[in-house]
Amino acid sequence: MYFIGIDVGTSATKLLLMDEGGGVRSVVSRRYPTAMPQPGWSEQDPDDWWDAVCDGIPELLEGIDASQVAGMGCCGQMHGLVTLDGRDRVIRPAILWNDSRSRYQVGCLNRDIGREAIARYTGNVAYVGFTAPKLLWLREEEPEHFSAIRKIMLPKDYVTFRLTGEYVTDYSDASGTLLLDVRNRCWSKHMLGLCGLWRAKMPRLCESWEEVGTLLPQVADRLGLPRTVRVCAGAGDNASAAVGAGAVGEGSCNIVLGTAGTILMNMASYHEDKDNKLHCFCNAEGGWNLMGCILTAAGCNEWWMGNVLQTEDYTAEQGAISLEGLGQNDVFFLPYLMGERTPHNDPRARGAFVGMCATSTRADLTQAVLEGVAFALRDCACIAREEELDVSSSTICGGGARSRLWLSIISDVLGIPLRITQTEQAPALGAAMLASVCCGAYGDVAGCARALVHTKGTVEPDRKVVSLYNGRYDTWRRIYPALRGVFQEIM
Ligand code: XUL
Repeated sequence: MYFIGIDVGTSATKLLLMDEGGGVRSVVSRRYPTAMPQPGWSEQDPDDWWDAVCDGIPELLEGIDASQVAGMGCCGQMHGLVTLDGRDRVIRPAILWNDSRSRYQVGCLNRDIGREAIARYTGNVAYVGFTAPKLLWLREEEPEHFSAIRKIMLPKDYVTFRLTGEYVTDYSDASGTLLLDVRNRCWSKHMLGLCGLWRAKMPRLCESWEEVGTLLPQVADRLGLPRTVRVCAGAGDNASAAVGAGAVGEGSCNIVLGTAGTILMNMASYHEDKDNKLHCFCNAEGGWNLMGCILTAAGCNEWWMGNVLQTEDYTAEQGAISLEGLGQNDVFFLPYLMGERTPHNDPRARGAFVGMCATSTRADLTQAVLEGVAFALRDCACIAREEELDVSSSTICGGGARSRLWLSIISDVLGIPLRITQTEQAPALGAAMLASVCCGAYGDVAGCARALVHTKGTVEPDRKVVSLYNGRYDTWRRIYPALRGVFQEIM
């Protein structure tokens, strides 16, 4: 039997074919553009996601007996607002997680309704990336589009809808809408009311491994798949990545070093951090997690390499940094190129280099970029530790995890061992695993992960460097408060 995992990402959709033993048989990727029609806006055409799936599946199945495909699951970029009208047509381009147009609406929610009330309804406070503020923006700025809405959904749910004809989402992804009562795993009637919505406009809620339906016959025929393929509800990309990385069960932790960076800590029971500085979401195995999200992680390195250094040679650039020199850089970097989500919740925050002198080198600045991202992850881990969550080791995945140097820096900055996942495509693998649970190959998600996921190595922290980084982190964490006022003026 085979299972297909689909990751509807920000730069591309990744398709992964997994066999029954958890082996990754093939991975296919299809890229698409992001439109930025105004500063701070970020939009995609949902049909590009669907075209990527239709175009990629035949290549994914090359040389495979497609009649053996039993299940499929989608995961993807969280928080994006997809709107459908009464004839199931997409009303306007999807507004993505990294779009900051709803700053004013977030202010209204957190200030006028109040952070405490919003957190009581949802387990979270409002952030510009979340879906509810985008809906408020739409209601105010594009009322004709808002009134045409018959269903809203999230990016991966649109693909599931095209596959099955069902309007469904899962709890992990729904958590990032700010419309879900995360504690009670149901839509919040308070939040729906505030946004001018009602239950019928929302997709049906499912656990990630639950079956949504089978492929629509015409879709199965077009994709060359059996009509019996069962499609599960899937998960938000970070919850799915945790499954694909084998970070399941209470106390497990996973870091994703993608365009955005996340650190996700699983909990068996519901718990919000004291000031709601971290996201409190449902996970993909029936429990919850606390999650820190920094909006630009590997994205900082891409910006530094591409826009500034104008090179693609990551190996040469990082080769100039010696492991012996870690913890001793005078240059600091704030990675807030697109604002900051957790813990500062400041869309106006921006990037900054601090501490250069006449002898600072290109390598010092490159190192500072990698360290700045690691310090931002530590900000989130510190809050979790204050809540007495055990952050004593983690798995790590995502494109940035290809850099051995960056893994050492993160391990030393967090002071924990990092287990490296076998595939970088942990989100898509997680989605395929959820599909295998849906098809009954495993009794539950945790059991599936324990049976199928193996890590390919561990990076251990170096105690000497850890203590050097403890000192540098204490300096780094004072830079953002010192610059906050300047960012408000600039933006
Ligand atoms: C999580 C978040 C990002 C997106 C894009 O809250 O905004 O990780 O899911 O991958």
